[in-house]
Amino acid sequence: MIAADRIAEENELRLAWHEPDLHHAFDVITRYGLDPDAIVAEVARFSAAAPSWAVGTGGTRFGRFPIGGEPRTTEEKVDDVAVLNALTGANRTISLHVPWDDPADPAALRQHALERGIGFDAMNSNTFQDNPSTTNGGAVSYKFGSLCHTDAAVRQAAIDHNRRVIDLGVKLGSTAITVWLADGTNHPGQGNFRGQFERVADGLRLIHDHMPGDWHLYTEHKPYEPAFYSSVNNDWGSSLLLSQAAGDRAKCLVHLGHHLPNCNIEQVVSRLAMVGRLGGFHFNDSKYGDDDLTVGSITPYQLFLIFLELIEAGGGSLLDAAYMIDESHNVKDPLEDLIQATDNLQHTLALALCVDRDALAEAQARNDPAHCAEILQRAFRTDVRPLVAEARRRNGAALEPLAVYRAVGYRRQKINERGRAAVATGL
Ligand code: LRH
Repeated sequence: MIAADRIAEENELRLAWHEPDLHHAFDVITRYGLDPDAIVAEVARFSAAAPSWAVGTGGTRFGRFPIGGEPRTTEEKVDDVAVLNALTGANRTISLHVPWDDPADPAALRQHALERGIGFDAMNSNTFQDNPSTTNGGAVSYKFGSLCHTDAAVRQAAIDHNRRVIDLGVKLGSTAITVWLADGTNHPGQGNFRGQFERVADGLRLIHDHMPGDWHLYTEHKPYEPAFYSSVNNDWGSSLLLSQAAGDRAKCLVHLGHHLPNCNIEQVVSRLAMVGRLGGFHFNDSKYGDDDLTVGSITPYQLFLIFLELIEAGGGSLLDAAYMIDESHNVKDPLEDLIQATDNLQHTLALALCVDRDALAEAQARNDPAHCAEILQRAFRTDVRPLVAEARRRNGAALEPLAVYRAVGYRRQKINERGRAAVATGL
């Protein structure tokens, strides 16, 4: 862990410039007629779950370059997320992926996490890889899909696996499951679209009905990969239909990289929130496909517009939803990338909170597009870095998390402790 007093010491060294910067930022926001303290408080309230499958190095089919000192167990993944949270103050939960994470003693893991201030966010099932623990000991294969499969035994194995993931989540204190399916086809004519869809809907309903009353199920859409002709849950429309078919406590999860180029994702967010079926997010960014890059690093204005829709849906504060990061770190230190991702999320939330929504609504009503743009741009061009840093400081975290991460030499410590060859389970 990184000791709280070490972070306080590092912050102390930076107060000389932080305080005047913060003072100036407060002046600017007050001049907008907005409340800077409320913005700091809302940013301090924000948290995004860290993906257990991305605290190690990711890779592609062309290669993987482990960074060393990667977590070897789920406990060590929790340790790394606790360090991340100590620095950002905004990664209070971890999202597990089964069977990449399959603790033998869930109660002990829960206690381990509790002692480090980390909770368990939405669980993730995995019926996109054949694993004896998910295929009834290898009796079935998910090569041609899972819940959509034409063979009832394969569908049953997938349902049983998801139920086990829920049962494990209950023991860990989680209250949600995300179901992303690789199900689809690679060739025209290979599958019956309606048949596949209806089988998936039936399976999701059975999984939904296994959940305790306070749980939610998130359906996650994706247009392609690994299916390269059709995916059963291919877009927000299919995901909405599947969530409605599954049950009242099923909602849609929006993974930013799971949209075809030029899709208006902020409008998708608005639609799903409008019908009460927006459950959560997998935050990341993309240049081409599902690239799983650092959120806000490629399309920061789109992320700003998405947060604006979430504040709109939340009546002026951020909509209550499951905010999670889903990235793959091929060349960066995973923890450094997650620190930057979280900072980008905190930063973009603060920018969106700088929008004078009353003035925007008034300009929209008057059909004054230029003024609407002015209102958005004023907010987007505001320097909110001192507000974000202050929100972290108020959470006992670091004004400059990446600098402190490097200053304490955490990666070097972990390489010495876990070894250079240590590789985490995950993507
Ligand atoms: C699919 C996905 C899904 C996870 C998996 C690791 O692309 O984003 O959310 O289950 O990656």
